[in-house]
Amino acid sequence: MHHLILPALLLASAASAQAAPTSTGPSFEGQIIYQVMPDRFFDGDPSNNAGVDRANLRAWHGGDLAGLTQKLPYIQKLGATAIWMTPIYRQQTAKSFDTAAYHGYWPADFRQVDPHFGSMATFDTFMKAAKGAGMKVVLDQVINHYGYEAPAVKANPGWFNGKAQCDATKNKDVDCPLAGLPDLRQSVPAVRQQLFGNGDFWRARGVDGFRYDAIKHVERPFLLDLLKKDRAAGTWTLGEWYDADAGTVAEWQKQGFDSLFLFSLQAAMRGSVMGASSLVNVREVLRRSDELARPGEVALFLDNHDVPRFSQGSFFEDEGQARTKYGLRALLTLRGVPVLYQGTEIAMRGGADPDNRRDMRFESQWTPAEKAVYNVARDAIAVRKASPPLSRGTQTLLPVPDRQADDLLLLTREQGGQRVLVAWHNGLKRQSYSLKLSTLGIKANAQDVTKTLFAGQDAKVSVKGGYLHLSLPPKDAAAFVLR
Ligand SMILES: [Ca+2]
Ligand SMILES: [Ca+2]
Repeated sequence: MHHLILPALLLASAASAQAAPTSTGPSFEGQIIYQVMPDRFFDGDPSNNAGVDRANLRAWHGGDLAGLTQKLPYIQKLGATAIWMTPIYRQQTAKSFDTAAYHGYWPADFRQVDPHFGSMATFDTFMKAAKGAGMKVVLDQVINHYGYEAPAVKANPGWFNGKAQCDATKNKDVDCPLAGLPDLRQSVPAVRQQLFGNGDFWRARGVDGFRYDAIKHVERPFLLDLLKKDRAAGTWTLGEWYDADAGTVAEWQKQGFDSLFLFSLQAAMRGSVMGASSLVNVREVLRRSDELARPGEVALFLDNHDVPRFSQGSFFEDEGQARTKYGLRALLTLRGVPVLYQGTEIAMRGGADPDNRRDMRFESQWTPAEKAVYNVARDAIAVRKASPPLSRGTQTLLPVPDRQADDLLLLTREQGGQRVLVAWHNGLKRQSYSLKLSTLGIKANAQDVTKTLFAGQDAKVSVKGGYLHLSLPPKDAAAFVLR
């Protein structure tokens, strides 16, 4: 919790100099984002595979923009409507810590495409294909640092925080190098101009949004100016504040970010949906979504390239697959912008970095069990997209009696006079519940037995005699039209 108090104080002082943005900003509500790490996605051009070693998770693996363009139909078939790709800039060529810059977070030139990924022409081809398919594109923007071995570090020593600045500062998170990376001083005018120009450069090539890396470590006055520019240009902004909870997301939405990743939900779902914890922590995270100015924009995810794979939370692969189905259905019932990391739709396994960055595998390489997880992912996305309440509706958490609260989470989503009841069931056995409507705080007309919206799931609801009757399978999330 300590990190909540400090930013609030710092932001208050920063905000006094500049009025907080008042316009609502661009929206991604209703979108489904698919996260791609291009080097680990698909190799569409073997001619750019210098230094590729697929047996080594710390080396380049050959994936590229040509491959991503070829696989756009795959992403569309899954149902995603937007792509966020980790950085594709030109990277340092040397290895650091025996690791190549395949991940994209060790930039050497922010306005070129790394030759492993292709060229500016390949990027433009990708953008044209994505736009043609009606998809939005979110580009990763690194604004905190250059790569360890980037020539700019020696060429412009005044651009970077050194030991002297780090020793002198009270704000170690911002003014000291993150993992020893050459740390940009965004208050230096030349650095500001460089970083502003980077945004304009990629915006001009048609991207719809920026995912800003490591914002916890970036100077705030600069960040606020950057957000103003993005908002004026209509660019959607998604901040990565590692471990952000609702309080952090709320504060930054006030300051001009359209969205942040809700790390607290990811941690709670890992514990409750994949693990053995009750649903109490998830309920607490969702209860706090009332604090958000724009709850429809917050980015919701089960895993990403910086945390162990969701499925890895179970020691057993089959249990990891079963609970990933539960996690996918559950995530897709919530208000916000779901972000699916490549491979989560087949419950790919992997521990901490770099094990969570194994090569994506496609249909012909899947086991029947992986295909079954994919079918659930695709169905849950389709159900969400077809349902105005699930896509963009308001969200109301229902009070469940204490004796059932460990295993049962209920919420409603409403939009345009339509209502969907969402039920997450965490119990290990099939269970029926009969709950008084008055206790849940909702009104509903009598309703015959109604099946879940999700395909291949045995879950039912009915309303009779002032009671809501639910029949739910173990460890799964269901959604029902409630009249
Ligand atoms: Ca390649
Ligand atoms: Ca910094």
